[in-house]
Amino acid sequence: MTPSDPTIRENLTTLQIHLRSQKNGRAGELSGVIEAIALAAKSIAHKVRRARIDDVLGAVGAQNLHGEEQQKLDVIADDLILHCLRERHDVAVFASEEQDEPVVLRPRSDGGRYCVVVDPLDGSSNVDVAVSVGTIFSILENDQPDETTDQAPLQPGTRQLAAGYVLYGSSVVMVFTMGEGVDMYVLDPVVGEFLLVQEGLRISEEKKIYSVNEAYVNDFEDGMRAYLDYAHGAGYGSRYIGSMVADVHRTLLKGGVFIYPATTKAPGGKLRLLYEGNPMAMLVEQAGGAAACGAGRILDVTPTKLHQRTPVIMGSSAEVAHVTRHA
Ligand code: P6P
Repeated sequence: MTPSDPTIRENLTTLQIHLRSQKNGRAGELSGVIEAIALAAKSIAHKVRRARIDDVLGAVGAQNLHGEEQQKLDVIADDLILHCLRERHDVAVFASEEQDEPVVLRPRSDGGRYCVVVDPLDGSSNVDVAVSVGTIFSILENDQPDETTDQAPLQPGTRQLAAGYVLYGSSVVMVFTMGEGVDMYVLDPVVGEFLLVQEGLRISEEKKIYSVNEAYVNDFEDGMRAYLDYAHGAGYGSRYIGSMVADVHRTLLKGGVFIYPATTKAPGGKLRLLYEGNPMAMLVEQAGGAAACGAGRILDVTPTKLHQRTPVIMGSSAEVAHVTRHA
């Protein structure tokens, strides 16, 4: 067989090779942080797969500051990501859904250049029933003087340098952007590397699929109910997994709109701005879609609290427009 024979050509464009091959200067600067997140994700993927075998399913028996049952795997994932980031000498501060306050690793004067904000294992309760879950991450510049490094996460989403997720599903998929388009990688468990499978991922302009938990329809605002009446009469399909990373990943690849709206019980929505809304909004916009919070663009919101919530309407721009026109 000649070397050019396609039957022997392997896809061996690893995450590391791809980051180093890019002209985008930010790729080089952020490669260490992104590779640290990818390393943690490989370990998290292994633990998610073995969760029932290793008896780490279910709740820790404690609640996080939001009063939500903390899952054992939430804590394991959080520890793994923090451990991998501590090894980086350019990470200033780590903020997480699982940490009440940001963890300051080093100030700017000691080389702390980046702020990493994560949802370590979003939708973790789904692991108990083997439904896909994911890690969501957002990378910002540490824009703070040494004495207020812990305030670095409180920046609008437009200031993100990079954002992405790792989906632990039928395959382990890493999708992220550094502001110049969206790239997708799949973990090859034999090689042990994330391999590039798509560059410049684009979301379709429109697709008649909506993704929302209609069990709460009686708590939706009138405009959201009006949108659903429109969708029901216009031949839309409905898909809802109940795991944000899986629902957003399907929306990115197939089109449509993912919605977690404000409700009468949760007027600010359920999902968190800094480590769910903002990173997903950057990805969707970079793929040519739109991401609204009802009152405007998610990325334009200036956060005041680390764990503040936001309504989420994101996906194909024409579909987001249909929702915001009614809501
Ligand atoms: P509900 C999972 O608990 C999560 O945080 C997101 O991953 C998901 O989109 C949402 O909550 C599901 O919430 O109220 O529909 O179960």
